[in-house]
Amino acid sequence: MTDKSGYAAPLFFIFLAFTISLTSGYIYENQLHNVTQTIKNSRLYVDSFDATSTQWLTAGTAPYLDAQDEPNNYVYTVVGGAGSKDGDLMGDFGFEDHDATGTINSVTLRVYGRADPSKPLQRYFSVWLWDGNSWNEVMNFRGEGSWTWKEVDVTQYLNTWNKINQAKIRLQTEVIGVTGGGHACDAAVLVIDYTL
Ligand SMILES: [Ca+2]
Ligand SMILES: [Ca+2]
Repeated sequence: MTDKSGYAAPLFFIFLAFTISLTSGYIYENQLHNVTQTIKNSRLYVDSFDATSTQWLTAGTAPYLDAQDEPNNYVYTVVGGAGSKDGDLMGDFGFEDHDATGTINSVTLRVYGRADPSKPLQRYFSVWLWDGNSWNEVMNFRGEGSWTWKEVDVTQYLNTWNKINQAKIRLQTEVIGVTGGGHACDAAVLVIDYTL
């Protein structure tokens, strides 16, 4: 009975060590939890033009769509002239790469362009996206006579970092029963929303 006090100090330190261990474990879990909830947003601008298709005209220097800077660097078609036939293509335009870390939440393609507004249902242009396997028509400029930013959710096509880093777009003249052309495109960017 009288020796019991001799165990008090060691027992206390064992208890203390256990408590510290639990506390630091809790803090570590909290820090981990906070890190996993960091949502980030990256913009990947066009950084290449490989001239696979050159049926549209160009102004300025390649890759033309890397910045919103018309009338300096952009691509365009002329009504009844260059790039005015149905299916005339311009591309391909690649995008900046991104570190392949984090969970992809969404990917949005934004394109800055304008179209001939006179016959939007017959004379317009489409934007096609390469997903690493095939081309997909993801956007149309129809009747936007003034320069306009349009955007579309392309997460279903670019759902891995590999696909995002290989992504490219091309522009295609669309004509139904009339003379085509009269369109222009100045910039394109992929907006990546992801979690680290
Ligand atoms: Ca790339
Ligand atoms: Ca430009």
